[in-house]
Amino acid sequence: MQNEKILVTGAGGQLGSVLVEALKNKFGEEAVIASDLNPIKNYKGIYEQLDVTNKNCLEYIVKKYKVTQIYHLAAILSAKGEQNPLQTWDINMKTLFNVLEVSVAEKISKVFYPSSIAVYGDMAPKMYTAQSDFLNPSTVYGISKAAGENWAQYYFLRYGLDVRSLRYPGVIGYQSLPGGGTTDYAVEIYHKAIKEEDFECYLKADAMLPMIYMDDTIRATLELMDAPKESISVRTSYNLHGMSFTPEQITASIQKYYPNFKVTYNPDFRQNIAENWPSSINDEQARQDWGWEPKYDLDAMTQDMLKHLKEQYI
Ligand code: AKB
Repeated sequence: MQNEKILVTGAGGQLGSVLVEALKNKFGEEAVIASDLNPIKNYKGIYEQLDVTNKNCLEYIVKKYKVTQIYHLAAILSAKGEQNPLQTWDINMKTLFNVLEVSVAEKISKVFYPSSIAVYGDMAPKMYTAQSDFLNPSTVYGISKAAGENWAQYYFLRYGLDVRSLRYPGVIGYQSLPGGGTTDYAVEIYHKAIKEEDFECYLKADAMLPMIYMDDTIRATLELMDAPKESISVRTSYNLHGMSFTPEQITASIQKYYPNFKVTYNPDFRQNIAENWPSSINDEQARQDWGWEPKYDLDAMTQDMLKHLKEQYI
């Protein structure tokens, strides 16, 4: 553990910016190389500007720091991805192939690759969607993740590369803002409540989606990466669940603290994306294989979000 050198791509993103801090806490500041296409404001630690579509640059950084693990978070998400489908496919796949190829060539010991509940489409059951249910994604992001997790498995089977993956639900945290996702409303809504402003939701009041709190997300990621190799039975990507709620339910949870908080509904194209996704997820396999258990439900999350955001805004 002392000699790990961990490269994180997309380290300036919603998840990346929190994950690098958790990795620095666990392995030490010198062990973590945060990389992103754009500079990360006020970042403390080792940072490299990196466009992961450029294989030579990735290889250079891996060699320069003698990287032993890669967390490849850089990607275009569901809603933004629909604006330019071919470019989204190109970026999401090219970056993954570069990471997989460089990892094999440079004998990287472990790779983390995030997948998403977006891999499911309208042919999977909406409730308690199982690990092995049919994948017919409706967005280019979902298609790239479904392909990507199969490529991850291919590199494991063919080259023995230890790639591990989670199908993240919508991630909610106070530390950072999401960008380009369909589940982003569930972060924005808390910011609006704290600022005592009204919120216009782009999903319908009853659009139930699977979500997870940031603390649980980070813990799940580190637990999966720490699990003994023999216990990992899923080499595509593990289903992961935190909680499920609708915009109406998260509003009610916030109104316990902000009774005057008002939400109106004006569904746009993201409602169509949400309608093709599961409402809740069966993550039995993750529980069995490496002991996954979420800690936060909706009300516990609301309490924690509001507490931390209040500190940020005051
Ligand atoms: C998105 O909304 O695109 C992401 C996801 C569920 O993968 N948050």
